[in-house]
Amino acid sequence: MKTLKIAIQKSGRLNEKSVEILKNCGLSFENYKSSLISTVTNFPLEILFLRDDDIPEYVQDGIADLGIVGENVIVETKAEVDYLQKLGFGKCTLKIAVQATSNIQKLEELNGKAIATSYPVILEKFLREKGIKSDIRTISGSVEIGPGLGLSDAIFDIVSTGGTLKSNGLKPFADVMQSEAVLIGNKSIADNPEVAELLQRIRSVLSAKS
Ligand code: PRT
Ligand code: ZN
Repeated sequence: MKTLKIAIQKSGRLNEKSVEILKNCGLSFENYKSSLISTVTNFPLEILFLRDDDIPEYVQDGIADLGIVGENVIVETKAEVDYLQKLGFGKCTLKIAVQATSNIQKLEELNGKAIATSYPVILEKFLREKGIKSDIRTISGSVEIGPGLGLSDAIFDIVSTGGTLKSNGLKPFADVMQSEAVLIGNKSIADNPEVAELLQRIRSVLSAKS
């Protein structure tokens, strides 16, 4: 029997809930903060703890068979994987936001404007579909400070409560994508009986919750 590998986030917003759902499936494993790999003692499974950005490609390339990651990261990395199950946590919306004082009203007004983001692929696709040509400025973090510093006219970022936008003098302008954590699988593992067993356990954990 082949030992499956599942990649989950090492630390960050999805880590705790990812560990919890696996534990609730009856899987026994040690969860040391320092280790990058953990062996499940009562199921043929190993858990890899990774940066979330790396998870879709690891699953696409078959280094991991399964993964738990935000849909936004899957789309952004353009990884070719199977979406097996939405998991109901890590919910957020990717939004374009502008300064609270801005009088931008319509999407077309973003033509020629600079938008700062860490998610250029998702933003580029959205703007292309809407026929809008903006100047996408890719930066790796703290995009919210851009408009206040005059670095960009708008930002495109993940929003959950909206508190970060507000405290940086920004307001939501357009919703682009909803996201939540999903279980993904390598394209070649669809018929694997252990995957089917794990998926069934995850689904019963989810339905017991709702
Ligand atoms: O270290 P690693 O690379 O693994 O983690 P990371 O820092 O890249 O990601 P992390 O842990 O911050 O987020 C992991 C995933 O959680 C994201 O890819 C989303 O799918 C999901 N998620 C859900 C969020 C949020 N909610 C969220 N609020 N990811 C980020 N945020 C940030 C957002 O970027 C902004 O800075 O929180 C801020 C806004 O929050 P509010 O509540 O003020 O609106
Ligand atoms: Zn990340």
